[in-house]
Amino acid sequence: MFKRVLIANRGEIALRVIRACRELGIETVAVYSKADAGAWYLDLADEAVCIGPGPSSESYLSIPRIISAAEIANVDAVHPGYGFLSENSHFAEVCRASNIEFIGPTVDAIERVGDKAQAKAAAKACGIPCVDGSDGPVKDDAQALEVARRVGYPVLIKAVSGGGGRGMRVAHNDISLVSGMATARSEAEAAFGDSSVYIEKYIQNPRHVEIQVLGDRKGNVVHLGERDCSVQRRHQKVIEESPSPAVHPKLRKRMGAAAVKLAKSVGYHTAGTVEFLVEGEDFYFIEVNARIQVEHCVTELVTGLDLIKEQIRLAAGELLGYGQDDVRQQGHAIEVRICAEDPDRGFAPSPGTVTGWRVPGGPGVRMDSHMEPGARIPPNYDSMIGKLLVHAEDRPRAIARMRRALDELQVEGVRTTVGLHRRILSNAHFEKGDYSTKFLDSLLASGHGA
Ligand code: MV4
Repeated sequence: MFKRVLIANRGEIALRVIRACRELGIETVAVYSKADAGAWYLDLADEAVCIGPGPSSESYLSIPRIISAAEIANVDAVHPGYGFLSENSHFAEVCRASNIEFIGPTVDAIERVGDKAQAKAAAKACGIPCVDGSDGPVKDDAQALEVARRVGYPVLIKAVSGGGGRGMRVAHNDISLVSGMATARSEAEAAFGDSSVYIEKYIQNPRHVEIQVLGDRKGNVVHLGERDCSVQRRHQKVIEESPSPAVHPKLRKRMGAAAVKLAKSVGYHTAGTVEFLVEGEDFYFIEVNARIQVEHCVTELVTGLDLIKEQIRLAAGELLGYGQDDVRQQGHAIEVRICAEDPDRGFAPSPGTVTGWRVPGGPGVRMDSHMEPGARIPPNYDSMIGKLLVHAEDRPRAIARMRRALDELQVEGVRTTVGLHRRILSNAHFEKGDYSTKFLDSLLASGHGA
């Protein structure tokens, strides 16, 4: 097992990793930018190192600065968290070349799934259902038009290096396809330095359901069931839950088996997620996330596993030690992302000082947050300031518990998404579990903000 781990991240996920390391008896080295100096969670680490100024490019995204900190602090592994460098194969390569374990997939595995067209080809080769479309990237507009004619409109143009919905365009006819190709390509070039795109039939009302997997170096892989992440706004997840109201045991078994097969075929170990679109009884592979995700805690609550500890243990070369039959999903878990955003200004970031902060508690409530009264939210980073989770016997009780927990939560000094969560949790469609990725946009279009 590792002796000392550097956490190449900030905020709630840095705190989450510090907590896991503590329980494993591993020393922690936190890094922070000048904008995060004085944050209380840094006191929980054995050592805290300033790695640069506020802008991410000069701190949390700077490979040389993080590697220098890791070498000076003499760690044997780096945990990248999510976002920042977590899916950067070059960073993983530099870590390993410096004799520091990268807590995540191998460089090869990151590259194999980071290219979405390549990942789709791997899924297809495993016999996993994929959305009909181009075979790999399209070389020009003529080829794109040919694919659209074959599968029928609407189609979706997707960036091969995509993520977060960037470089994605829906086209309803030949004219919008040609113009969409140009905008998707230039958006993808700007965001990822790679303008290649592929085409898929556009599924109009899917649910976004993902399967959590864990694997070890011997090739043992298990899945931990699904998370339904269909409640999204601008490709940012807002609420996640497990189990999905749309996934029954037979569908779970099929999707789980597909995710395990794919993870094995790409040589995936440690923690990862396989994303699917679900429409009725059908599911389609879309992509693999080669990192621990924000919403991993939902799976922790229903399985009783600590995914960060599992991830660290597996990265250190330990074996899984349990099989698929040992994994159980119990009860129902819901997570809401608390973001410092202004509902009256189109959910624009609302940085500032949190003057008041009161955290809910009691049975089945978990709050993962790096906030405290007086905490500053810098304008440089993501607006998420915490995650509120509940676990209960079933979905109706989990919803009631979340409403109760949201009533206890008090945040003063900045605007937040708490009102939006209340609104979603009291929506009749949400209560019935009847929602797709279109749900939140329609809810917001039907009334005023939150
Ligand atoms: C799709 C899709 C419909 N049809 N692919 C979103 C980000 C990336 N993970 C893949 N995503 C989607 N891929 C096909 N063929 C719908 C989504 C999607 C989505 C699309 C537009 C607006 C919001 C969305 C939310 C979730 C998923």
